Amino acid sequence: ERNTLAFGAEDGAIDYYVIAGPAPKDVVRAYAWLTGTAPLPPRWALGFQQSRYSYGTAAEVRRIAAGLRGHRIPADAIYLDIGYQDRNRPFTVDRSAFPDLPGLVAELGAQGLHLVLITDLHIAHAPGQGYAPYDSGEAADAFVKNPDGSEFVGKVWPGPSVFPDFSRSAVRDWWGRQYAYFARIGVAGFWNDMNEPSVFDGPASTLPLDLVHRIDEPGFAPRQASHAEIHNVYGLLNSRATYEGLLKLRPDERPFVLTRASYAGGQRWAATWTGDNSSSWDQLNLATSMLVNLGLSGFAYAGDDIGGFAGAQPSPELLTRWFEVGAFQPIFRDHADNAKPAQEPWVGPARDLEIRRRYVEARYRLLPYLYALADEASRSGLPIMRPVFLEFPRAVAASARRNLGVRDQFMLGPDLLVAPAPTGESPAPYTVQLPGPGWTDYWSDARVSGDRVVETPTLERLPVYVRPGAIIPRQPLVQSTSQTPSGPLEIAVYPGPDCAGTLYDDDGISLAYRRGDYLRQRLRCTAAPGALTLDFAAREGRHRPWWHSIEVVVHGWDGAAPQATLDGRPVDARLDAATHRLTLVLPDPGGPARLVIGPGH
Ligand code: MIG
Repeated sequence: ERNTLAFGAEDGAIDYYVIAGPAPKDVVRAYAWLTGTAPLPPRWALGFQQSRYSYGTAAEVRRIAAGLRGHRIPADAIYLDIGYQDRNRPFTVDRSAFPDLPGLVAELGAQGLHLVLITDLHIAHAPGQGYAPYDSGEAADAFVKNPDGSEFVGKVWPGPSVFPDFSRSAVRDWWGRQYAYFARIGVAGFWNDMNEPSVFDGPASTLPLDLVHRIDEPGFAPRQASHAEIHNVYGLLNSRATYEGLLKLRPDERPFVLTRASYAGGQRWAATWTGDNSSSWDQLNLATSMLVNLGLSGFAYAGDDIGGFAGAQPSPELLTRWFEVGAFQPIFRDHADNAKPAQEPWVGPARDLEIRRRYVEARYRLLPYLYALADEASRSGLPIMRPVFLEFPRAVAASARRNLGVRDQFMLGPDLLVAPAPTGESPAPYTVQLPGPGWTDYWSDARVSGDRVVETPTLERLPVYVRPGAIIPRQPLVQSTSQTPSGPLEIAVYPGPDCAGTLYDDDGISLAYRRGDYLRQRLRCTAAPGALTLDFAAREGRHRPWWHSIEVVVHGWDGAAPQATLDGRPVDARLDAATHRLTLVLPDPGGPARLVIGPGH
C-alpha cells in the first residue's frame, strides 16, 4: 500500500501507547509516568569525567589525576576500561598493574576523584580455574542455554564466555553480589559495556536468537523465552541487576551505572552514552540531536565521548569545541579508543587547554542549576538537555524556518539556549534564531535586539543565550563536587516574563533526600522599569545547605543604583555601570522572604 506506514512484529501484536499531550512537555511527563524516571544521581556524576581505553596501570591513573589537578581542570571521575582486569575477565583485577586497588581508590578520593570501573557481562568460560564469577554462576545455573540445554559459549574479550540470564531474578541477585568487593573498597560507579550483548563470533555479532532464557520473576509465570524475545531488554536487565545489586551492597548510596544498551524504562537504572562515535566535526554536530532524542526518550543522563572515540586524533580545535559543547551536556565524559593518541584536556596548545578549562569551570559554576534540573528530572521525567521546541513549542512552530532549533541548538533546562556552529570546521557566520525577543548573551551580558543573532565562529566562543525571565543559581568554583564551595550561592536574575527558578540541595550522595533531608525552594521575580521584586517561597525539606549567604545578581539593570530591602531591612545594592549588573548580598533567608529593589522606599 502506498502512503501507509505499517508496524508489526513477529509472533503477534504489539501494545501501542498514544500520548496526546497536548503540549510536548505533557507527552514527556506522561511517557515518564509510563516508563519511570531517572533517579537523582550522585552529584559527582554531574562533574567532569575522564576516561580512556585503557588506563592500564596505577601509575598511569595517578598521572591522569595529577594532570587534572595540576592543570586545574575541575573533575570528579576517572574510568578504568577493560585493561585493569586480569586477562579481560570481569570482576578481576590485574594485580601486577594495580597491586593496591583499595589504596588507589583512597588516594583518588583524597583528591576528590571517584573511580568508575567497567564490568562487562560476559563471564569467562573458565571451569575449574578458581574464577569465582564462573564457578558461582555455574553453581547458580545462571547462564543462557542452547536449545539442547547445554550452556551457550561465545567469544568476547576474555575468550570463550558465558552470558548471565538476567531475565531470572535470582540471576540478577547473583550478578549484584559480584560487586561486593568493589563496593566495599569504595569504587564509586560501574560501567556496563557490551550488553547488547556483543558476541564476536555470534550471528549478527550477538547471541543466537534461538538461545533459551528462563523467565523466573515474582509476578510472572515462570516460562522459557527465546533470546529473540529477550534480546531488546537484555541490556536493560543488565542495568537493573547492577543498580539493584549496588543498592543492596550500599543501601544508602545512590548507585551510578553507565550502560551501552538499554530499552524504554532503562533510565531507572543507568545513564547511557552514544557509543563509539568518531573524531569528526560531523559527529560533534550529530551528538546534539542524539542526546536531545535520548532526553525525550526518558534518558535524562546521556553523553557522548568527548573528542570522539574512534578515528584519527582530533585536531586541537575539534577537541576544544567538543569540550565547549560537552560542558552543557548531562554526562560530560572524555573517552577515546586505545589506538589513538592521548585525548585528555591538556593535549595540544596551551591556548586550547585554557579554553577547555574555562568551559569545564563554567559547568562547575552551574552545578546548582544542573542539580535542580536533576531533581526536576527525577520527579517529572523532563530531561536536562532539551530540544528548543520542548520549551517553546509555539515559537518553533510559528517560525518561518521550520527547523528552528531542531537540529543544532539545544536547551540546558528551561533557561539556557546553546547554539554551536552547524558546521564546526567552517568559519562561516551563521544565524542563531531565538524563540523570542529579550534574550541575553550568557558570557557578555549583551542584550540581543530582536530574536536573531549572527554569530561569527571563534574558537573561544560557544554561543549561549539566557531566557528573559531566567533565575539561575550558580556557585563559586570548586575543583570537584567533593569540595564545599566557599562563598555565597549566586542567584543570577534576568528580568522578564515568567521569571522563575529553583534551588535544590541535599547531601549529594545518600538517599536521605527521600526521607526529607533535602532543600527545594522556588524563586519568582516581577520587574518594572527601575524596580524588581524577588520572592523566595517557603523551603521544602529540612536540609541545611552549604551556603550561608546569597549574592543576587540582576542582569541588564538600566538606570541608577537603587535602594533595596529584604523583608523591610535595607540591603546594599552595588551597580556596575559598565556591565549593567546589580549585585546584592543577603544572608541566607532560610525560608520565605521578599527582596524589593527600586523605588518605593
Ligand atoms: O569492543 O571496552 O563502546 O567505550 O572503550 C570495544 C573497550 C569494547 C566499546 C565501548 C568503548 C570501550 C571499548 N568497548
